[in-house]
Amino acid sequence: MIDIQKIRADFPILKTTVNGKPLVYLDNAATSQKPQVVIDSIVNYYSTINSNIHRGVHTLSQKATDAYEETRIKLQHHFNANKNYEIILTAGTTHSINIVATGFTSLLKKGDEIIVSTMEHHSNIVPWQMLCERTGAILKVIPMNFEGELLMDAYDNLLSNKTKLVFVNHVSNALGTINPIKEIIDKAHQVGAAVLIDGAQSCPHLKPDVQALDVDFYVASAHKLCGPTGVGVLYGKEDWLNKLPPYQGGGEMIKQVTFEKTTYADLPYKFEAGTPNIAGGIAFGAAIDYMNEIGFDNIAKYEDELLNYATKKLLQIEGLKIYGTAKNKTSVISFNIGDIHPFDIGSIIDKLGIAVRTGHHCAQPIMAFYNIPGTVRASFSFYNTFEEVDILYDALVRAKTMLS
Ligand code: 7TS
Repeated sequence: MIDIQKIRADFPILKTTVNGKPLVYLDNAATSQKPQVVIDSIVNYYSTINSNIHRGVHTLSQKATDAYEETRIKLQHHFNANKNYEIILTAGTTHSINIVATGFTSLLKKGDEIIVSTMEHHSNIVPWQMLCERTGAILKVIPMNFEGELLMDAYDNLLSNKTKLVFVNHVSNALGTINPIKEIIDKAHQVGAAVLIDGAQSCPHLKPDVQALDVDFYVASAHKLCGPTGVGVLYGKEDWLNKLPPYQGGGEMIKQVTFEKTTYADLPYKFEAGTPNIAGGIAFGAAIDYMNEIGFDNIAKYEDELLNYATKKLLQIEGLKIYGTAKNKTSVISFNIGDIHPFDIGSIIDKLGIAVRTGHHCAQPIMAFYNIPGTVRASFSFYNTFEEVDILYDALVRAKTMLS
C-alpha cells in the first residue's frame, strides 16, 4: 500500500510553488524528483567522506570506495545480476548505450544487420547509426501499430542469421508502451544475436531480473528513479563485457601502462576510466534502497490506478486524443487537443504550476509515424495524487478554452 502523504513528505520540492501555485510535477519521465534521503546522501558524502576512490590507502578514501562499491552490490541484487562486476557504473543511459555501440565496432562487418524499434529514444538510435557508419552494418526497424505496440510478426521477418544485435526499450518514453522484451530476447537468441534493453523508462516502475530475462545488456539512468543526474548503470553478461574493448582510456581502467603496451583492468574497472561521480554513485544506492522500501509492486499498482483514472478523466475533454494506447503500458499519457500546438498547452498550464513535457520527446520517428509535430506528455510517479490529475484536467479545460 502507498501512504501518499508520508511519501510526499519525503520530497522537499513537492512543498514548493511555481508561478504562485503549488507545484504539480507531471514530468517524471524526463526526470524524477529526489527524496530527502538521496539529497542527504550527497550532502553527507561531501561533508564527511569526500575523497577519491579506488586509490588511497587513507581512511577517507577507503570509506568513499566502500560506499561507492556498495551501490554496485545494491544494483547487482536489484537487477539480479550473477556477478557484481557485471554492473558497470556509468554517467547514464546514453553513456551506457554508447559504451556498447562503440564496443561493437570491431565485432561487426559490412552487411551485418542490427535491429531497432520505431519507438526508441534518440539515444537508442543515433549511437547505432554511428556504429553502422563505422562498420557498414545495416539498421533494420521493427514497425508498430497505431496503438503503439510493436508488430512482432514483422520482427520475426527481420530476424535472420545476418542479425547480430537487437536493441529496444523496455518501456517507451513517449507512449508508455511496455514491450514484450522476453519474447524479443528469446527470438534474437535463436538467431545468435545479442540484445540490449534500454531500461531508462522501465526502471522507475518495475524491477527487471536480468537472469530471468537472459538479456545481454540492460541499461538505465539513476535520475529517473529518484537518484541524481549524471549517474547510470550498464549491466552486461560477463562474456560480452569481456569481448568488448574499453570505451575510454584513462586512469583506473588499466593493469599496467608502458609506452610499448598497456593492459586493461578486469571488469568492471575496464569500463570505468577516470574519477566518476562519486557522490552521485553513492546516492544512486540510497535511491534504490528508498524505492525498494516502498516496493515496486506497490509502485506499479498505485501508478496503474493513477493512469486509469487520468486516462478516463482526460478523455472527457472533447478533441483530446491519446497517442499510445497499448494494453500493457506505464503511467505516461501523451496527447494533443484538436489542432492546438502542444507547446501552447504546456505554456499555459505551466502558469498554473503544472510541469509537463511538450514536443517530440527525443523520439522523432514516433511523431513522424503519427504525422504530428509533438505531443503534451503527462507522466505520473508514485508520489503524484488523484487530486493532481483533477488539477491537470481543470487546467487543460481552461487552456483549451483560451486557445480554441
Ligand atoms: N532512453 C529512454 C527510453 C529515455 O526515456 C531516455 C531519456 C534516455 C534513453 C536517455 O537517458 P539519459 O538519462 O541518458 O538522458 N528520456 C527523457 C525523456 O523522455 N524526457 O527527457 C528525457
